[in-house]
Amino acid sequence: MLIPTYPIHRISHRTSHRIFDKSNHIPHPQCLQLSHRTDLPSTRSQSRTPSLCSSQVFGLQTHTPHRWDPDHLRTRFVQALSEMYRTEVPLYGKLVDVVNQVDTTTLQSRGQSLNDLPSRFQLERHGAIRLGTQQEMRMISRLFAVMGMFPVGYYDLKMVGFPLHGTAFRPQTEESLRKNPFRVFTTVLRPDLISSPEVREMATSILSTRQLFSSRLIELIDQAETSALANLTAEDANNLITESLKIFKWHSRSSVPLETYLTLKKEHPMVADIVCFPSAHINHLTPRTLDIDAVQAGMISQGLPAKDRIEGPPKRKCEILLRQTSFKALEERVTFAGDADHAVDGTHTARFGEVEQRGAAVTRKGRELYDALLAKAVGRSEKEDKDSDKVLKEVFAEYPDDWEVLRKEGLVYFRYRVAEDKAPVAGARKLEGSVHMDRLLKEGVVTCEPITYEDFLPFSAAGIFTSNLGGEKDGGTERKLQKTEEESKRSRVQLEGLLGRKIPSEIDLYDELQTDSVKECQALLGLSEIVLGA
Ligand code: OOG
Ligand code: NI
Repeated sequence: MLIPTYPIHRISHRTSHRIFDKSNHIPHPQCLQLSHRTDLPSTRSQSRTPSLCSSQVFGLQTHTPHRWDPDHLRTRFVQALSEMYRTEVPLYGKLVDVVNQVDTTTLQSRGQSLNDLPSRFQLERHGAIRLGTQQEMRMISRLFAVMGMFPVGYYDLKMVGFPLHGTAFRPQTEESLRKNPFRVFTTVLRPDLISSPEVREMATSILSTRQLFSSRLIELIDQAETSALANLTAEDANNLITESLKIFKWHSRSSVPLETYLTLKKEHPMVADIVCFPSAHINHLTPRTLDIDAVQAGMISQGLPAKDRIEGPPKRKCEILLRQTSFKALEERVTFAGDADHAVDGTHTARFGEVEQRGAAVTRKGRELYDALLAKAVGRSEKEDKDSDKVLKEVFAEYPDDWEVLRKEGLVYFRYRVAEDKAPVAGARKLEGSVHMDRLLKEGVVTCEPITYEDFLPFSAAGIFTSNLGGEKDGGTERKLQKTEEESKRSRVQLEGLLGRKIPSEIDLYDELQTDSVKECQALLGLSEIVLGA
């Protein structure tokens, strides 16, 4: 299929015009009235987008200097990216429509509407890019930091047979996550894992001349960093977004001849995908849904080329971690470099559609149980000639499926809150000193809710990767699952060195969120200690 490519400044959606409008903005009365709204417009569909002026929605005043907020920039960026991807991959638009239909029906069955969803649900997306060099990784980490996204979690994809490792850039604080949890799974090629020395040399030499970041973008990143966004004008912010989109944009013209592409692809399809194009095209942009089983059924009934099963835990009452499905990668027309008048036509499969349902963040203990049960289910499905989803369901019967049990057994992280108006009565209830959380919950002084899992599951990613690689088995670079824990530690340290910062483990961050919420309750209730667990 031939995907038309649009110049960045011609993105045709209504909201994009507003976002990219560089003229001085004069707010109209409706905008002024609504200027204190905190909820953000949807990226899902035009019908979900409230008719607000973007300048107000994003806190942007084009006519007055504005101190930029990284959360606003991130939201503007993901909106613009979503618009761009919708024009590039029409099936993405269809998928988003299916998600909207499913979520509307799900909410109706609960007597609610889309407007009842917290704003983060309406905006929620993740994307993925694959970079070629350490310099590209370093620069992208600087760009993402400007948008309030920092590395969380180390993903060694060698474990799943890809010569890549990476991290997820995402907001880390509770407040930023609440505003917009957009995250980008970002990997970088590890040439040392390319087994053929010739191919390794070919890949590194092609990448050494690639310029992913425009000089204007680098200037803007420098400027944003040195002034902590204070000196960025509205026009600078517009430029920052426009220039950033160029990194993620699809190019149907490869920077290499077909023969080079085929050599790299034979080594590993990911190597070809990374090396042969002038941009780090975003390879999917994933909306979150309330009911992934219904979306899977909807995709199939609407003729979208859906993957045959949902990755992650089986359907449960208490959703944990992440369940994901996708539609298969498109075969896209590519023009390969040739002699002056002899460009060569070919195709490339890289970009696909994905959707996800997010559940609760699990503790280390919860994660170990998840990994053990998943491994058991995979082992059993390989041996028994039985539907793998049935096996998964049977095996996961061992994973408690009741929030109170999950909490008491320390399998899931929770956000604790003093119930409204309950702080003053704590004294009257003779609560003092050290009190157990179970008692506070039982007496209704404190409430709790599971913390949302914001991260990724590499084995699910592998399932999706593999379903998109068209089952190609040849090539020198190892594509089997392998255990390399020691090596993994070493490569993690390398990536941290490259980013100039430690990559926190996602589990530690959830632990911190839970602990902070307990401390907040302690302080509000004037207690010396709240005891969690046994
Ligand atoms: C990364 C895939 C990882 C997910 O949802 O697990 C990911 C890639 O395709 O480069 O996005
Ligand atoms: Ni994904």
